Amino acid sequence: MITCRELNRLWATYLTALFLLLCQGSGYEARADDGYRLWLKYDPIANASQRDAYARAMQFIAVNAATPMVRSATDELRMGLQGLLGKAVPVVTGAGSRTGGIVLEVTPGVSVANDEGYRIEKRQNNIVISAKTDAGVLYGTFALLRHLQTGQSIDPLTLVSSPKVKFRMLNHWDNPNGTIERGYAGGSLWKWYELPETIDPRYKDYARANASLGINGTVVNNVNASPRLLTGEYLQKVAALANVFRPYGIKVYLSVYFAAPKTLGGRTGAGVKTSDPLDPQVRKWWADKIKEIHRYIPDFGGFLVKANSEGEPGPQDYGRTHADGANMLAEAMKPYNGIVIWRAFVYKADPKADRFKAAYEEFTPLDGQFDPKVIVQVKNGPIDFQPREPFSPLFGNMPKTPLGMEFQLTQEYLGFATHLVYEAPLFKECLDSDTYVKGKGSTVAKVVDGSLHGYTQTLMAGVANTGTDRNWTGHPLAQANWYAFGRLAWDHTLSSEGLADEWVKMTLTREPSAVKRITTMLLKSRDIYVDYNTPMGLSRPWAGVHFAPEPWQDKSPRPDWTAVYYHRADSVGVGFDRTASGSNALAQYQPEVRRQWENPQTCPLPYLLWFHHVPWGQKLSTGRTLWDELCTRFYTGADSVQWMQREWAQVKPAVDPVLHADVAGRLATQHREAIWWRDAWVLYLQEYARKPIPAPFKKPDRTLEEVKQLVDIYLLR
Ligand code: BDP
Repeated sequence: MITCRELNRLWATYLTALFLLLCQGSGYEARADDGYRLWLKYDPIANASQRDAYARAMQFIAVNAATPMVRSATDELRMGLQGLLGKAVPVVTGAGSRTGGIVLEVTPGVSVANDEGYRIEKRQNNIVISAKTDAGVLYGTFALLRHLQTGQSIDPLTLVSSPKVKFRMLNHWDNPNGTIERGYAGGSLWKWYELPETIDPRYKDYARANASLGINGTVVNNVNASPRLLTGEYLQKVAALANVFRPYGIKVYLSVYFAAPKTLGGRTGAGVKTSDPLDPQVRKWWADKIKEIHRYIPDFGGFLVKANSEGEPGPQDYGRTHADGANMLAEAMKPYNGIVIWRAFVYKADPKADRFKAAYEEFTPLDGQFDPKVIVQVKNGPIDFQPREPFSPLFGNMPKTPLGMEFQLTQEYLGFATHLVYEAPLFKECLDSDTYVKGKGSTVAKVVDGSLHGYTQTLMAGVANTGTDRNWTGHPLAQANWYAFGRLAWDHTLSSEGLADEWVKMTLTREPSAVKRITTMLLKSRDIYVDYNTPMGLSRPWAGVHFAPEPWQDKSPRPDWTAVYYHRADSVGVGFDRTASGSNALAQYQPEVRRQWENPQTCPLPYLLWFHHVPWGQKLSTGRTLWDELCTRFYTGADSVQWMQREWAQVKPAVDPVLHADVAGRLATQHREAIWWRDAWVLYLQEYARKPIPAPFKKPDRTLEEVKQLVDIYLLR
C-alpha cells in the first residue's frame, strides 16, 4: 500500500524528472529568462490543441542528405520540437513510405529563386522543406520553427522565400584586446586570448541566431583594424571561429589595415617599405597573405576596408585612388571566391566644406573603375548613423558599381543601452526612399538588391550590437534590432510591424494584448527618441562620447567634429542651408528628390533643418512657429517615454519578471536622460531664439549652466 506521503514524493520525483528531461533536450538552463536564448526559446506551446495538431504532423524528421548544414538543421529542429511540443521527435534517414513527419530535402530541381531559397509545403501528408542547397534547407528549417513559435496554422502550409541580397552580414567593431568600439553590451564575444584552443559554446549559439535570420557572413574585427589580425597567430584564431560558423552557413571576413604590408612586412623581415597599392612588392605581399589566409580558412569571405577615413591609412597616402586600393586587393583575391568590401565613409577636415557632400564627391568620379570583385559599402545616410538622416546621395548615383548598405545596430547615436529604439523603421525609411535615378520607384532597396542597375554582387551589413552581456545586446529589447536587421537583409519588403510582432511572440510573450502593446511601443520608439534628441533634422549634437547632449560644443581639432558645425544656430534661426544658396548638397540628388526638399515651405518637417536655416519665428505646416514646434517636440518626446513606461507596466503579467524589471529600470533611466536632452536643447537654443517656452510646457527647473556642468562631469574620464 502506498502512503499519501510516498505518493506525493513519487509525484514530485516524476515532475522533476519531466522538467529536467525537457530542459536537457533543449540545452536550456533552469533559471529565469535572462534573454540568453534570444528568439530561439522554444518554450512549450501553451495551447494544447495547437500543440497536438503540430505534434500529429511532426512525428519524425526525415533527411536525405548528411552535410554539416543539414545536420545543423536537423539538430535545431529536434531541439525546437522537443521544447515546443514537449516530446522527442526521432530523426530517420529518408521518409520512405512514412507519413506524418517533416522531410528535409536537398533537390537541385526545386522551384526557388536562388541557391539559398527554400520551399515548405505539405506533400503526401508530410511537411517537406526543400531547397537547392543544404543552406536553403537550413534557412527553411528556421522558417518552419518561426512559423510554429509564432503560433501559425500548418493547414494549409506553403512558405516560399529566397534572399533578395547575396551577402547578409554583421560587422563587428571588435578589437584584439577584447573591447568593442561603440559596443554597449559588454566585451567582445571572441575570446582572442583563449582561441584557437578553447571554443566558447557561445560561438555556436551566435551562429544559430544569425542562421535563423539568414545572415551568412561576419566581419569579426573593427574597421579601425589592427594589423595583428593578419598574423599567423590571429589567423588560426579566426579559423577556429570559421570552423564553428561554417555548419551554419556563415563565412568569416576580416577588416584589414591598409598599411599592413609596411607595418607587418617591415617587422617580419619581408622587407616591404611601403603600402603603395601600385608597388609590385606590396601587391605580392597581399597575394601571399591571401594565400596564407586560405590555408587556414579555405572558404574565407573576404576583406572589409576603411581607408583614408578618420586617420586610417589608405591609397591616397601614396597619391592613388580608392579604386587603385580596392582593385589591388581584388586582384590578389582573384584565385579565390572572396570579395573586397570598400567603405565609402570618408570626409576631410575642411572647415569650408559640407561633410554631407564628401563621400559622393570622392566616389562618384570612380564609378566604373572598380574591379567586379569590389562592393562599395555605404552608410545609410550622408553623415554618420544619426537618429534620422536623408538617404545617402550615393545610392543610385554609381550605376556601374555595386553599392552595399551599412546600417548600425549598435546604438552609438541612439542612446547606447538605456534608450529603447527599435530600428526597423529607420532601416525601412532608408530602403524605401525613392532615388528617382531611373524614374519613380527607383528605391534605395532596389539599388542595394541589385535590381535597379543589374548588380549581381549585393550586400547589406549591420554594425553588430552584440557583446558578452548575458542577454547579448545590453538592452533586452535591442535584440529586436539584430533580429529585424537580419530579416530585412534577407527580404527588405518585410514590414517593421510584422517583424516586431514576430520577435515579440518568439522572445517575450504570446499573450495577444501584451504583444500588441509591446509592438506599438517598439514602433513608436524611434520617433520618440528623435523628438527629444534631434527633431526635425537637427543632427550630431555631441562630441567624442556620442551620448550626452552637447549642442554647445564648438571646440575640436576638426570643425566637423563640433556640434555647432551641424546645427548652425544663431540669432536668426537654426539649421544647415544645403540649398543652392548654401552648400548645395541637394544638387547631389535627382531633381524629383530635390524638389521634395528644396523649398522650406514644403520640405517635410523631419528633414527641414537638414536642408534649411529656418528663422525662429517661421510659421510651419503645423501652425506653430519653428521655435514653438521644436519645444513641442522636445517636451512631447520626453513625455512619451513616460507613456512607454506605463505601457510596459501593463504587460507585466505577460512577461518574465526578471526581464520585465530590467526593461522597466532602463525605461526609467531613459526618462531621466530624455529630460536631460530636452533641457539641454531648449535652454541652449533659447539663448539664440530669445523666446519663452510655449504653454503648456513648463520651463526647465535648472539653468543652462547647470546642465553644462552635468555634461562636463559626465565626460570626465
Ligand atoms: C563613427 C564611429 C567610429 C567609427 C566610424 C566608422 O564613431 O567609432 O570608427 O564611425 O564607421 O560613427 O568608421
